[in-house]
Amino acid sequence: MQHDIYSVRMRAAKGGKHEEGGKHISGGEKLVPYPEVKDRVITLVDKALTHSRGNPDFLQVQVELVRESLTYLSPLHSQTNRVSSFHEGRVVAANLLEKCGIHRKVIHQTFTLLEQHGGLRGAIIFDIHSDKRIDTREKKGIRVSRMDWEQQNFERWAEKNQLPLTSRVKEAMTLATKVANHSDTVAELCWSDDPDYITGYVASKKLGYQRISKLKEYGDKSGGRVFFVNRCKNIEAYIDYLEKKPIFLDWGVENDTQIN
Ligand code: WAQ
Ligand code: MG
Repeated sequence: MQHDIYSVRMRAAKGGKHEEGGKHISGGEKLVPYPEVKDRVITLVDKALTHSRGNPDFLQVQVELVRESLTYLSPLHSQTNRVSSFHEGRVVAANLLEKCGIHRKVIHQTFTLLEQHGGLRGAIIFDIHSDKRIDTREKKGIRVSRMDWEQQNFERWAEKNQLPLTSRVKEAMTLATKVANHSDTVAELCWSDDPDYITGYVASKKLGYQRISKLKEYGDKSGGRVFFVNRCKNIEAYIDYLEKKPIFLDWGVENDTQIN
């Protein structure tokens, strides 16, 4: 029996709701058939209540029927860059972003943005032509939503690529793949705002998912995501894709044989 698909979203903050100036603690988004909604809600509530950024005093879960049909995407090719310090990691990130045609000045500008804006709920959209942040969501940022990856398929992929079988890697890879597959995306830069997680990445359709083992120091609560675009013609359509288009990752058997 074909089940309806539901989008399950969670956001948690401390010091009041996000829109009332509360500090972002945690968020999450899933896309699941109806019988799995209950388990996903529990997983997301658990994530919010046991977070390294602190205990939230505001928590919201939203469950919504998705009417559009799903689009299936293959996970980006992944590579791990091991570095000995976060300074070295930033150099690796800058070199990768430069390969995408982004100027040094802009790259350093966005490093500073992520250092200062730690705790934004969503991502910053940055136009490399005008050198400006072009979304107008301020502290909210753009939250990519309606995406997921079936657990067993993810685990097979992660084992093959010798990556940790964690929900963090699964969620980051899902988001990076969705974002990179839009033609307006030039690249993405990300490091976590969690003080206990220092691995980040640069991603694009061409570079794939380039993990960088250190992009900040332990204990640092700064972090976030930047989506680089180049004169995005229709920013509303771009944001609509990120927020609304239902995407599922699927690592096919053909990928299996490709790697062997
Ligand atoms: N849409 C847009 N931005 C988001 C989303 C989303 N769905 N989820 C998180 N962000 C932004 C937001 O500003 C967060 O504060 C920031 O990113 C960091 O989120 O080992 O764990 O979930 O390969 O803390 C990457 C490396 C880990 C994983 C990233 O990010 C690996 C991570 P976090
Ligand atoms: Mg976080």
